[in-house]
Amino acid sequence: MADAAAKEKPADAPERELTDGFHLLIDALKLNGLTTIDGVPGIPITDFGRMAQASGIRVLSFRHEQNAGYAAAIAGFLTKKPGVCLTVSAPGFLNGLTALAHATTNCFPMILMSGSSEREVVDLQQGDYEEMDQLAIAKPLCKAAFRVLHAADIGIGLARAIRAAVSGRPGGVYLDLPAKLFGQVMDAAAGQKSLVKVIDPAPAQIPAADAVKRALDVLKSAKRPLIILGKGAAYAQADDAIKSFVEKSGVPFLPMSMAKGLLPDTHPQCAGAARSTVLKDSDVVMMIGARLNWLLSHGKGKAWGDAPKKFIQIDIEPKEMDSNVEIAAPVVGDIGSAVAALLNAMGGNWPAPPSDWIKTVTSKRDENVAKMAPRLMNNNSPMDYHGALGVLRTIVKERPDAILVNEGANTLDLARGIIDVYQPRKRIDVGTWGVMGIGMGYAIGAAIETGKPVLAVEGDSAFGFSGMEIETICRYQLPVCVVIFNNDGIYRGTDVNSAGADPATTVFVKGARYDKMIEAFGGTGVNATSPDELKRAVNAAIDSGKPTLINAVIDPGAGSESGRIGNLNPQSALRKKS
Ligand SMILES: Cc1ncc(C[n+]2csc(CCOP(=O)(O)OP(=O)(O)O)c2C)c(N)n1
Ligand SMILES: [Mg+2]
Repeated sequence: MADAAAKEKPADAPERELTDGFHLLIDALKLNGLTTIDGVPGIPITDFGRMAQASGIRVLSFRHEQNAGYAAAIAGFLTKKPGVCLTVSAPGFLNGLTALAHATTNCFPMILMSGSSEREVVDLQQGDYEEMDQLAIAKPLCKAAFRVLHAADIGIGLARAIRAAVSGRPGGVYLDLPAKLFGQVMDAAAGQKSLVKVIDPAPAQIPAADAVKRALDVLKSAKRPLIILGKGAAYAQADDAIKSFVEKSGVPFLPMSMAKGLLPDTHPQCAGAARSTVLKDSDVVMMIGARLNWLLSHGKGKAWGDAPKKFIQIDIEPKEMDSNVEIAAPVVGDIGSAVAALLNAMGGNWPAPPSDWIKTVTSKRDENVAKMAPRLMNNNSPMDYHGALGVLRTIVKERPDAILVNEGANTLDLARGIIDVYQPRKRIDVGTWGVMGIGMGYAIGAAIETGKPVLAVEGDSAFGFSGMEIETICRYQLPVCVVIFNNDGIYRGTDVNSAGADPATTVFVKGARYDKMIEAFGGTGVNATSPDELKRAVNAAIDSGKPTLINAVIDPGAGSESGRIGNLNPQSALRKKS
């Protein structure tokens, strides 16, 4: 028999080249320029991670999938390419899902790839290892969800995921990869042919000329115009066109949190410090990549005053129009194309807005800035928010290319107002949901994607959601400086439980030394009790490029309930004594 077989196949005949699901997925990712994966290993994706790393893909191992997911989400925002997160089945998948939903809500392109258990067993609910119908669970929480069952479909599956994530309004995409898929073998040449390089993944969407004209007519008719820049405008990377448009229009602009820096906060047209005035008194409001959601009080009510208003909205998603109030001039298109079309149609002699309006806005802004200035210069110990943020404000001014990550309640709301941003996409934060937990994932994602120093300004509660990732930061030696605004709790560290021995629900261990945590992993820890100490420590950290955690001791009584959004807490008509 052995002889017969040898006769059929000469000893020197070439082996038929084979490939498998592992390699096809790696090749498909690389073919599309997706060269970073954020995840947590385990069955069934451990070997995939190893092989991807060996092939030159940067595979970053996190301590919890949610943080890996946030890193991928912010990578999507910063690069316009989908960030890729990799998780194990069921619990790992669920841990990553919050970040996927967050990416979708914030319009960041991201792909969550998760290993899953065997379909036959899952569908009969026979109790497989980490059994869960992940595709069904992911579907309502993301923009699109796909499952790949055959190795020959990996190329198409990834292509669909990339297109869904980045085209139109970007968002999160789920890609379900059952364990068996990885080991499936097929002919290498056929496998190679099955891969798809996505051509023009986010095609330009050019707005209609009459929509552009209508928008400019409405803007021109304004007596008190306002432009609001949203994070969609920052995402678009149409920085020069947006700057030219705003400057040519002469209209005061208000940047939403993550749009800060598209034009510097110190720009003469910036109305950030006159927010209430411009919302209330404007008569025409043009939104560029900003939505009229809760962050803008839905475009109505007290914050917007009684004066009748007309809204112009530029957005890639037609369904966004009229979501909360009537949009007088909808412009549907991608921000880059739309702003270019507006600039083009403005012509050479666009009239400046009425000077009394500009004067009103400028003097309100200057008045508010002047009022704030002395508070930012205090050197109190323990620090209050203003003293601590005053020094961080100066540091960011001197280092405008550093990326600022920010979360917390008071720590978020006050930092957003106080720290000026000078360059596009340098401030990344809690986004549309006001979610705690983005901190270390964002810091890692931003450091990896940009190579720039990262300054993460974190409430002590906010930090706790992702704090274990300081080990990840130390392991990869990332240039991240974490400053924890330690006021002993959520909003304030002074609450007491009137009914028993347990601490109040909003307070933590008093006088905690978060700086000691990072020392366990070889990072630098500093305890800062005054603005001067804080300044020295942050400057040293950024100069060194070494992982650093600074415990900034904040007066536990300094904050207010829910920061700036205490009004959203439900109140009962019934006044009961607690
Ligand atoms: C995932 C999630 N859980 C809970 C909350 C509710 N929440 C809002 S702010 C906050 C923490 C605020 O405290 P801290 O970060 O210490 O900031 P501070 O106001 O004390 O400066 C919490 C828990 C949230 N926004 N997101
Ligand atoms: Mg706190």
